[in-house]
Amino acid sequence: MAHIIRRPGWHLPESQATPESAYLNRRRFLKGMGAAGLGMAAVMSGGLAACANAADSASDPGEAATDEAILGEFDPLAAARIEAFDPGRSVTPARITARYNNAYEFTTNKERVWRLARDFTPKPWQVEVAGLCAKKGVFDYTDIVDMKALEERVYRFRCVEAWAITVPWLGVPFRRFVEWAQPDSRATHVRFVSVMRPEEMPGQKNEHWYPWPYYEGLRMDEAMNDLTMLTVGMYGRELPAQNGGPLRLVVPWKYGYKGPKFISRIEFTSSQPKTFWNDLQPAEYSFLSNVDPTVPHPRWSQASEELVGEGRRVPTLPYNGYGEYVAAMYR
Ligand SMILES: Nc1nc2c(c(=O)[nH]1)N[C@H]1C(S)=C(S)[C@@H](COP(=O)(O)O)O[C@H]1N2
Ligand SMILES: [Mo]
Repeated sequence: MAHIIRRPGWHLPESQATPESAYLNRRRFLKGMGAAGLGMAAVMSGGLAACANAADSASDPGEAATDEAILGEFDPLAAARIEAFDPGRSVTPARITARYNNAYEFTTNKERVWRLARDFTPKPWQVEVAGLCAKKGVFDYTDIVDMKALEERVYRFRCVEAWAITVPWLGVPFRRFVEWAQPDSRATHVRFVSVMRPEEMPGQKNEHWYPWPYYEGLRMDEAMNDLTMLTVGMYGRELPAQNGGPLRLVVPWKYGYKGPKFISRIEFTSSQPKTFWNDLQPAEYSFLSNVDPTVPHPRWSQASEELVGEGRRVPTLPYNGYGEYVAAMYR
């Protein structure tokens, strides 16, 4: 009897869903293998294949639960709704945003991240503030985000893999944090480092050829832009771990990987920091990585994008449609 695989309507064809990692250069891959010892190579190549198969037969995560059931386990957060950034698209259902994720610390399989993230402990959560600023130290994340001044902003979100969602994020403009931290005049950039917690994040062990922990960076003017959001929630609730909870960055005019999740360190620097994807594949992932429909990635045309959940492709807009707020920074 034929085994029928039921796919949610929003499941992307494999060709479009090829992960950012798929073509990691062979040298790095082999180096990773070497570090694990020769015996591991066989296990790993078997492991990768097994993983791909598992993805094909995974039970449907999209229809299994309602938005209510998925978000109900997270505490509500109060926020002022900001209407200024009308996304011109309908909000993606929470069950998609919370169950179709890129968080390689857990797994490269987007539909499995949320399951593995259930064992993650988001609280207490401390963030180290470092570098060229006055307020150096280790703080609880609720000390560096004014939880009484949260805003809800609905932003378009665009992954370099050419899929897009629309999400009501809760957080504060990152600028507010900068004002609090008081960087000095030498600070030109902000560097972010995600958490390193291999005992809770199996991808940090299994995907051991990546240079964990994840790290990203912005120029100071980008960090100060009103759109850049230090985010602690979505859909009126605390941010689920699979979406980077408890603390992530959202930079809506850039490809998704410019927004680090699970932020555990924020540092003010006097030179451009290195970034995870740029170090892995400099020709494919630039430091700026602004959404640009005219510059194709080697594996994905960036001219259009699929709205996850709608099965519909729409043209990609320069700066993901946020040009009026950000284009001047790049002239
Ligand atoms: N720490 C960390 N941050 C990360 C990633 C990651 O793997 N680890 N993936 C990035 C990528 S490629 C995307 S598209 C978004 C995905 O966020 P989402 O799962 O909430 O949609 O997170 C970005 N931030
Ligand atoms: Mo992405």
